[in-house]
Amino acid sequence: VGATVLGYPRIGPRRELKRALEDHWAGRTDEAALAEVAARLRADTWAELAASGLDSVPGNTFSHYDHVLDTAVLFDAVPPRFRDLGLSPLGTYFAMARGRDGVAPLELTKWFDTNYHYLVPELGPDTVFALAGDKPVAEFTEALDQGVRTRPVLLGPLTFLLLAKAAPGAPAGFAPLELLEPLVDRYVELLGRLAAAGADWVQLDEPAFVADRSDAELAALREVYARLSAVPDRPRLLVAGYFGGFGPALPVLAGTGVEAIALDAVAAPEVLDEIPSVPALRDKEVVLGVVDGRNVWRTDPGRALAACASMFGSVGALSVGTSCSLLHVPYDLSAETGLDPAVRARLAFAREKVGEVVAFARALREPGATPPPVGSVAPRRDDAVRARAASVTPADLSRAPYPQRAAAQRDRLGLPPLPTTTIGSFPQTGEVRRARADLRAGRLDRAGYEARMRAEIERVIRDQERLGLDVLVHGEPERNDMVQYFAEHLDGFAATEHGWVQSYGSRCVRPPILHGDVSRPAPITVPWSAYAQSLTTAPVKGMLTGPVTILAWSFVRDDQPLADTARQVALALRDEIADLESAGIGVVQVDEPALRELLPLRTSARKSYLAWAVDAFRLATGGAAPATQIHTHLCYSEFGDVIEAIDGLDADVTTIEAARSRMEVLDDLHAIGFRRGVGPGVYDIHSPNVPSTGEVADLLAAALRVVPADRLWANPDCGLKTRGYAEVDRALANLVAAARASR
Ligand code: THG
Ligand code: ZN
Repeated sequence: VGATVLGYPRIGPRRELKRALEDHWAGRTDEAALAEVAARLRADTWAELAASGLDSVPGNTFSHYDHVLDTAVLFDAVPPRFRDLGLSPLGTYFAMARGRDGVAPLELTKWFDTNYHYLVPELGPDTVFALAGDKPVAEFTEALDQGVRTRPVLLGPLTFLLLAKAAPGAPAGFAPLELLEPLVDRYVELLGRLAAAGADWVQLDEPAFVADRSDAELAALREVYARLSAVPDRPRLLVAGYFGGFGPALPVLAGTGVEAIALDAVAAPEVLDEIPSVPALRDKEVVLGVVDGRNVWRTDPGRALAACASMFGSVGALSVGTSCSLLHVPYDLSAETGLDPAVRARLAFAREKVGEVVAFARALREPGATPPPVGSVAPRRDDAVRARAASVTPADLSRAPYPQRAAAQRDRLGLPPLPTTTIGSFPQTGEVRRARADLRAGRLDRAGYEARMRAEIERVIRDQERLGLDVLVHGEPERNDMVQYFAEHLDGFAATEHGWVQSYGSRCVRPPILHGDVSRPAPITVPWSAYAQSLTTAPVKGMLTGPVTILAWSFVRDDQPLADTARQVALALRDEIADLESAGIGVVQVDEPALRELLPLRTSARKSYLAWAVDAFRLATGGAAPATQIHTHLCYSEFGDVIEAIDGLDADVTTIEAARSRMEVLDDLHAIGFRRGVGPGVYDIHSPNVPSTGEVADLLAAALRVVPADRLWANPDCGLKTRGYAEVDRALANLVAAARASR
């Protein structure tokens, strides 16, 4: 019985890579200095994994930014606009990730249903693949020199092409999958080079096959792996599927000559039933992913060992594994000194999960070595919360009919047509961030901190009044991350000190740990919003993060359905809205940017997800009076798949990212008969460009073709937190001018 993990974090236990990257990008260090940090991180990872007792250590898990970008560059899929910059190879690589001198970067998008983002390769009929790089080979040799024979991890050719998009100039109808043959030629070449360097195993990741795939795609899977396994003198092949089950792809893969298949028994426990039904697996090695690579809970050894043991007659050889790469969890629990011991006893981060895999494999080899059971510590239980969640009725999810609400809101708010607003956050100045750091370090007391935040709120309110915006926000200076902030103020969540997880490139998040029943010990946002409202006669919008997004960006408990957890979070938010109303707030925004992210990869599971997700939002907002205007905000994704759910949220106003896509989302909304307020973003805040009044007016005119003026809002695409005041003030002035002109 073997032991392995499918991948490992790479940002560094203390985010060493983040610092090294940002120093390099700012011009403070050269490529050699960055290379030194990168090499040290790789060496430390190999040393740690080799010493841990794993009998196969994954390689090529390091990346300067993203492994999909690595793959594109490896095979020379570099669009001309980056090549033409004439930079060093690493400079070109970073230009693809971040853009440069007016050259737009590759698109960034979510890696399956995770909070990790990859860069979308751009491929066209004229893309010529060549084995231009040698990263997997060089890192293999680097590790071997250190005495560790790694198993290089490669993104599989099919998933690479399925994640890519047609290059801007490609003919209509071009699909990247058309490039499969020449790409597989390059994989053949790469396998040869890895074998020559001494690799005896290679891991090919094909997570695209845990989603629904066409018969043609399944046929392509069969052909590709039949072809790769027919290569003479190659390393043995492990094909990995994670974030779900391979389903119909499993017998297809098992019918090829690959030596091993890794399956995710956490996201897809049904693989335990499927494995015995595929006879071809009796000649294969199966890496059974029983340790959750995406969540932070310790694994129950009894269940994991029983699952592994039940496979013995059905597979040729067994390895214990993680469900997916450990990229999605923090490094090391021992760095966390402030956690409640009762919560801590239930946790395992990447390092501890490696220990679990090793211990389980040992216990299967030597039945005496069974690790002690976990679960002696139960999740925090709050009977009042559970009783309240159990007594929710359909009436709690429904507000008065929209026309009645719209009339009440018109009377109360008296807004002009095309009202202007922003999404919530204003630029976070150095002063604001310093105040938060000073409070944490004890250099500033609570009263001093609150005084600074109030001063900032007043500044932001006066700025918006001067600009002439109609619905104001307090600017959120008191918040770090929109999920972390709420988690810190709710019972049932724990925060980590060093629990960083890469989100994209050098950017990380510290997902809170939702470990028990959730409740709100005291109002969270009410004092800030009420203070802001006391400064102005214009309506101030209260700002909350919705239940689905709070779950999506936290580590969630796995001992009860997500729907039940969502309901508890929704009830806490419902109370917050009631308190905002009592404090005189007439507009409340409940953000759900992650609504699309949690959408199941298989269509068969989508309906039930959307049902509970929509219900959670409606439970949070359903207690609001008709005259209270509920906004929601969505961003980061293609909304076509969830457009009916957006309608189902029943928000009075939906602000949505749209500036980049020239308002395509409006056609979708129009098509389903969306009849409430809409604010398609008319200022792309992901770019430092300041849109002119004319550009904004054009976007508003485009929107007015599908949305009547009494339902259209003018607002930016997203929050302004990451921008600077110089550009934001000018952009908002132009936005207000354009709205006025359009009126
Ligand atoms: N919060 C969380 N998840 C997210 C986002 C978020 N996922 C999607 C999207 N937004 C990802 N975008 C970002 C943007 C910026 C940063 C992280 C994710 C970022 N992080 C700081 C860093 O790495 O320096 C640290 C932030 C902190 O101090 O908490 O800038 O908004 N949860
Ligand atoms: Zn947004």
